[in-house]
Amino acid sequence: MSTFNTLSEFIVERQMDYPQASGEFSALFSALCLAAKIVNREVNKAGLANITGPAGELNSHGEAQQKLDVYTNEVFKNALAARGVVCGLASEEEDSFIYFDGEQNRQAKYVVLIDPLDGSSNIDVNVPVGTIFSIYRRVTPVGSPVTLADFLQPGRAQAAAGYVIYGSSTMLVYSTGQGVNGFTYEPSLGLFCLSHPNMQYPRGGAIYSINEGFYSHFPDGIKKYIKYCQEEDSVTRRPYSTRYIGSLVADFHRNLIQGGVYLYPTSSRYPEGKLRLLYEGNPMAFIAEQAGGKAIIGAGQAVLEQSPQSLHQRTALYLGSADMVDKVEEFLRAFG
Ligand code: AHM
Ligand code: MG
Repeated sequence: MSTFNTLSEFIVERQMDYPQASGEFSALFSALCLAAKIVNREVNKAGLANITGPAGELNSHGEAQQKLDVYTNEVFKNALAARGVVCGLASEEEDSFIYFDGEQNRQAKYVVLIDPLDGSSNIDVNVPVGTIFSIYRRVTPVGSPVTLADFLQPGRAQAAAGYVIYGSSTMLVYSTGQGVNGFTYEPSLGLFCLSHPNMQYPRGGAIYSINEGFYSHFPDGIKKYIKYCQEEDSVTRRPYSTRYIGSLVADFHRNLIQGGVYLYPTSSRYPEGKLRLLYEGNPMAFIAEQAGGKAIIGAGQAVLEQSPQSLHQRTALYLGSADMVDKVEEFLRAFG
């Protein structure tokens, strides 16, 4: 085992396993890291500004109100465009995909899909928020403009996926399809350091995360699963605990470390589900599977097998510890 411990060292180390690697991937990651550090700084300041600044005062970006989600989108977009490391970007904050037309960008083989600041409605109340990203190899020829087809790939085709959680500490967790590794940000050094190597869901998870306030709008299978979670059973450690932050990255991260399942079903309120397949479902499903977990949109329907139809497609999402998702699936199959 080598002694790397910073994210850049780790990536270079991994890259040496691929003699054909061009360094493009590590350059892309370094752009993402730089953007994450800038966002981390702004997210931390946002809390302070909200406490001390009267409503209507201009923030550091000259806006009357903080628009950190829009700002974050710009930071990631600029970081990726400036380094010439990707040919295109699709973002939850943009109506359509962006083609980076710079000379270097045109030669790049990767596209990025991003939710720049997930859970941003939580910013005002100091709850963790996150950035979620997916990286795909383009399917159209290098040198030509990117097309929708480069972005509408099944999640299984992801070259890498990850998230940054801006929480009590800031962490970057990612996978290139060879397990999941977590890096904690050391602010005084400005470095992400390997703190959670080879992350795997622990056995015997006992947490379920769902916005239970919408109970009456849920499908029967989910209503019955919630009742199952609340029943007494010492073998399966029930009743389970409910933990729901309302910030996908934070809920996912806790469940990954402690064992648990996250559920966002279809409902009469959100008939297609609320979360986005491309910006939230696929990257989180990729990480979940790589950590020994499971991710489905319904019974017998793996998230990563879906063929996306549009950039902002919504989906139901059930993901986390494999045995817990199996149980959700059992209820969906039996009761719909
Ligand atoms: P966003 O991308 O607009 O921030 O919405 C996604 C968020 C997730 O982080 C979170 O899990 C979910 O929406 C919470 O939704 P709800 O408030 O309906 O429970
Ligand atoms: Mg989101």
